[in-house]
Amino acid sequence: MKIAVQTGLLPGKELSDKLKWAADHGVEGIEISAWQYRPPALDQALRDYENSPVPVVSICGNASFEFLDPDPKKRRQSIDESKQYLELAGKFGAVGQIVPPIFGPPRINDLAPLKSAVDLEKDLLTLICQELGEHAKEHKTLFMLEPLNRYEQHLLRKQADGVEICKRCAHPNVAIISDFFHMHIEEEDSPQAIRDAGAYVKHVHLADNTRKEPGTGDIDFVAGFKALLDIGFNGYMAYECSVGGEDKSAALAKSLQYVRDCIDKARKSR
Ligand code: LER
Ligand code: MN
Repeated sequence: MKIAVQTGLLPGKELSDKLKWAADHGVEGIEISAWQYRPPALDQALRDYENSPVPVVSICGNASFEFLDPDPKKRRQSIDESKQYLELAGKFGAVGQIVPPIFGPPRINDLAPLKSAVDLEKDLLTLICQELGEHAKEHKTLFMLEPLNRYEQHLLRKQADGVEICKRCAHPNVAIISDFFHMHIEEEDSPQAIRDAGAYVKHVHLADNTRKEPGTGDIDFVAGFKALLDIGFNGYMAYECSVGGEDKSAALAKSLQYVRDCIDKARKSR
């Protein structure tokens, strides 16, 4: 298991300072945010990270999240944007693009008793994932669904919700990510949820229960990492959190050491 950090969290004024900090502190991957690069100008990301001492390993988000909007033009726009980020991920040799398919409540009409809004959304999402999985395959990367907590998303909240879509679309380039912060809210037992999701988990987000850096809250990372080791996870765990305190550099360095210690403990406890 390797540790990655989102660019925005890294200490330093310029991007080069941030990337140097990452390399100096043993960070193994960088997660870039889709918000920073908008289609069609995504090649700017390649130029920005051309000489990075740490590789870009994931792209978080999309330019828009209208995948399940009733307007077909909006859906198509989100899908086409996602294709461009998948191409970028391929060029970076990154694991993939991370996408929560919707924020907030359903936007399409409930057609019960024919189909509920959620059932329709799942049907639609399955087809969208098949199309994006195929594009991800062409570019040797993954389209990764992210379950979020109930205050952000109604549809994919548990790991099992993401796995259900992966199983339905049955495409090897469609996977899920496990975000410890969201799991802590939604899962009765996060390590068990990881074990049940198994090989569908291809990426991880790290934050503690208050969404500050790991080590500042009450999430049992040793148990979570043990579950990840048990499923054979060998991917990146990317920091996606706020970093507290006056000295952000010291706080992040301390947390990185904490996570490494938790990984060691998890390995030794197996
Ligand atoms: C949002 O809460 C989140 O976890 C992000 O990874 C979504 O892109
Ligand atoms: Mn996340």
